[in-house]
Amino acid sequence: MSTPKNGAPTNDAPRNDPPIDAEEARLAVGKPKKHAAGVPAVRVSMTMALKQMGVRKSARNLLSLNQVEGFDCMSCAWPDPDPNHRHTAEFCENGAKAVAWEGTRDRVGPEFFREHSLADLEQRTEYWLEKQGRLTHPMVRRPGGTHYEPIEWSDAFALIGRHLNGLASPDEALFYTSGRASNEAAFVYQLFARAYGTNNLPDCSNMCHESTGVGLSETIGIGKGSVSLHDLHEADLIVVCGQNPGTNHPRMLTALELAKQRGARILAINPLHEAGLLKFDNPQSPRGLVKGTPLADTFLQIRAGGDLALLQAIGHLLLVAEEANPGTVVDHAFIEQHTVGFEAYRKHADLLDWDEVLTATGLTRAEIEGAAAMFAESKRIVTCWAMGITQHRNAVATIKEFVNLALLQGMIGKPGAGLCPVRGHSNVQGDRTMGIWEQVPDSFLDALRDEFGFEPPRHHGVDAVNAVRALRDGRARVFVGLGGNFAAAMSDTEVTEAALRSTELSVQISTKLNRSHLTAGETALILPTLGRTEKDLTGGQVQRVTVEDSMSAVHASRGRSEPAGELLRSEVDILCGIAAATLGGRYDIPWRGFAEDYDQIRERIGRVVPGCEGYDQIIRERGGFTMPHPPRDSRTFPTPEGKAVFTVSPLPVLTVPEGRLVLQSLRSHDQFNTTIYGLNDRYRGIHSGRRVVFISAADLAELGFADGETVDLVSEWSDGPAGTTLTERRAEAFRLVEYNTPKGCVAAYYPETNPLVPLDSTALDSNTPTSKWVIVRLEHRA
Ligand SMILES: Nc1nc2c(c(=O)[nH]1)N[C@H]1C(S)=C(S)[C@@H](COP(=O)(O)OP(=O)(O)OC[C@H]3O[C@@H](n4cnc5c(=O)[nH]c(N)nc54)[C@H](O)[C@@H]3O)O[C@H]1N2
Ligand SMILES: Nc1nc2c(c(=O)[nH]1)N[C@H]1C(S)=C(S)[C@@H](COP(=O)(O)OP(=O)(O)OC[C@H]3O[C@@H](n4cnc5c(=O)[nH]c(N)nc54)[C@H](O)[C@@H]3O)O[C@H]1N2
Ligand SMILES: [Mo]
Repeated sequence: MSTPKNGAPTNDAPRNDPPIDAEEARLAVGKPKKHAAGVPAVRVSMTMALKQMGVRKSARNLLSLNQVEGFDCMSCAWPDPDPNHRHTAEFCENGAKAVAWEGTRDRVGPEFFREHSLADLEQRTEYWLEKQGRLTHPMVRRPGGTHYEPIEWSDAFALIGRHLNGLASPDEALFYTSGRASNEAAFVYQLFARAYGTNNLPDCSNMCHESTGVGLSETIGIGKGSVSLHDLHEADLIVVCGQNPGTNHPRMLTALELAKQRGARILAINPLHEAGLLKFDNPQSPRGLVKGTPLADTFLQIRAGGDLALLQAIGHLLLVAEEANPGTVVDHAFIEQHTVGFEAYRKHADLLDWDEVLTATGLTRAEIEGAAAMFAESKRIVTCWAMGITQHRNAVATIKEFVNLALLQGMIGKPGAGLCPVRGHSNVQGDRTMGIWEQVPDSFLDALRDEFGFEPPRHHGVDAVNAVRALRDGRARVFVGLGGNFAAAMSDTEVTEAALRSTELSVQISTKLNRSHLTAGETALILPTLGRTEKDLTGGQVQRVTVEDSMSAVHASRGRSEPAGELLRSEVDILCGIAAATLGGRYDIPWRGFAEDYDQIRERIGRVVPGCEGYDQIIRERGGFTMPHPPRDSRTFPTPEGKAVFTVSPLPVLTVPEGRLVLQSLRSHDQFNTTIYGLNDRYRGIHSGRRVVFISAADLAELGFADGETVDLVSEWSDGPAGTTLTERRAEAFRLVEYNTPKGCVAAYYPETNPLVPLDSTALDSNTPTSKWVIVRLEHRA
């Protein structure tokens, strides 16, 4: 392959080759690592920080990261330890990368946009686009324009207002949110959307933990996890299922290590032997520097999508064990007092078909019995999961099965036990709490109405998948993105990009340049905003924002760095500007007042959002608090039945046609979602490249491909019973890497693989794209 320059494709490359970066032409494959974190992690994060931010800014930023008077790390939603248990450096390698990435000295301003047309930028990779630096000026692409050009803030707001007020219905507008937005920004945004007249508030949750929200709400009455960090420390069994903490939640490893020191066992369930699950070197404990701690006591290398079967089998075995030794395994008092549906669950568990379980999981019966014994022997179990569960066809059913097991042994609402969905974006949970939800309950809308004196729309809005359908089918015409990168993050890239391009107006409120700025609507705006690390002086005073972590702890966050440019505005300020320009004085909502003093927003949050009574005062006086969680706090289950619900899910056998493979799309160690920090994935042995497919030796041999060969991936999707239309999608030029993954299951990075995920391939009940279950075939390249 020829060497491209600066990420622009070379002229002599074959026509179908995707753009790659110069560094990428040097793709090298080494041995995967068993350890995560450790000394190299510290070195990597410091090198990156110094390169991007310089010495002084690195020190200032990294030392206030996750500190009481500092800012909340924007990399993931893992909670912080109690203030008196924090380290001076309370961050991980990937948190440091996120801070450095935002704190870069590089800038993307009017000159950059004069130099680069949209057509030029379209040829660049995600990596190249974001690497150019921070956005500094509001920019507009006018109808027919080849370039973005500067625009005044007031003109940008007026333009948005004109378009929104010109739509035939408010439902023709879509208001997307990524999970970094603060609670204050989120609250103002949903208030604006609803005052304007729509519940079209799709968000990144729809592609992420939506399955968790649905599964937990139906069974325990609240869509959030039931543990605190303390519970993890106190557990005697921690299950880590469908999650790669070494890369995506590195600070979780510290909690796992502490739990282990106190005697906990860890059961890891994953198709891949992810580095952090095996061994962990804690860079912050001197002992860890010397010697790796073996982390998982038992590792189950499950086939993709096999978890539902595994969990049903474990439930079955727990009931068998209870029968053999009554009163030792099952918590009858808990079941009696707090649950409904146990009899139906028991009957269903009785009928377990072992052949199906062994086929679906690819595990041996002995392995499953060993795992069940770990459950049976434990008194305090915490179950953790993430995208390896939520992005599957049967995600919701699988999550309900986690709940069944927890109910069986009474593992909710007692110390050291509970359900622990590990969230992604640092404030994705808070955004939901604040009403960023296309299906927010009526009680929330009633509270909005009572507080602000307008009647919010009652019909549900669209989620992420339905937002694309609405655009594709001409039912929506304006797209506003509060952060994120919808074009690259969503499934079915070609359809999603075309949908975004079909808008009459697209607006992106962003810190960095990305694909979504290039899938511009007829008119397109880029509105540059402050990041979490930066001093927010809106209204002439230092403003704080608040966020909620994965364990429902809410706290304040305040940036300290000088903003990346004089024209940058805070998210709250921008949203209030849009709202005022669109709604004028239509309602008695003090948009200006909100922007000038975020306490005024917090006062309203306190009166509207359940569990946030006295919000402004608590934040001012104590800096934070933990949101109420009735199952955790008092074993109260706010379901219609008033009890926790055992559920029965059929065990569908998902079959893969002959010669086809199941592809899961996952994250490398050098990325944050669509933000690519670098081209290495050192734990998996990949250097200078991203277009790789991890595949078992058995599949290579059986399908007649060679390790190191470059192939095309073709996904096959049929939307009905056999014989109905089969559609194909293609992603080109991936190098095969022989890897320890179950036969039939391959893995490759996201977002490069998103062109393969069909829009209609979604999880049952949550409508989340099945990013971890895509049926593909490999094709040799001519
Ligand atoms: N550094 C960094 N941190 C991040 C992010 C990032 O991109 N970079 N993203 C953030 C976000 S938004 C999120 S949602 C989280 C994501 O955190 P993760 O869920 O850890 O992210 P993925 O890389 O998608 O990894 C999915 C894991 O599930 C496994 N898996 C896949 N299919 C199955 C299955 O069928 N069964 C089981 N048991 N396991 C399976 C995969 O092998 C992989 O280990 O991380 C957050 N934190
Ligand atoms: N195939 C596949 N697809 C997936 C997934 C997968 O595992 N596989 N994972 C899914 C998941 S879990 C998620 S959460 C989504 C993520 O989807 P998104 O949240 O939409 O995407 P991100 O890549 O996190 O967004 C990055 C952009 O956010 C902007 N940004 C960064 N910081 C800020 C800020 O402080 N304010 C504002 N306003 N903008 C900011 C920058 O411009 C940056 O380019 O992707 C989903 N898509
Ligand atoms: Mo996510």
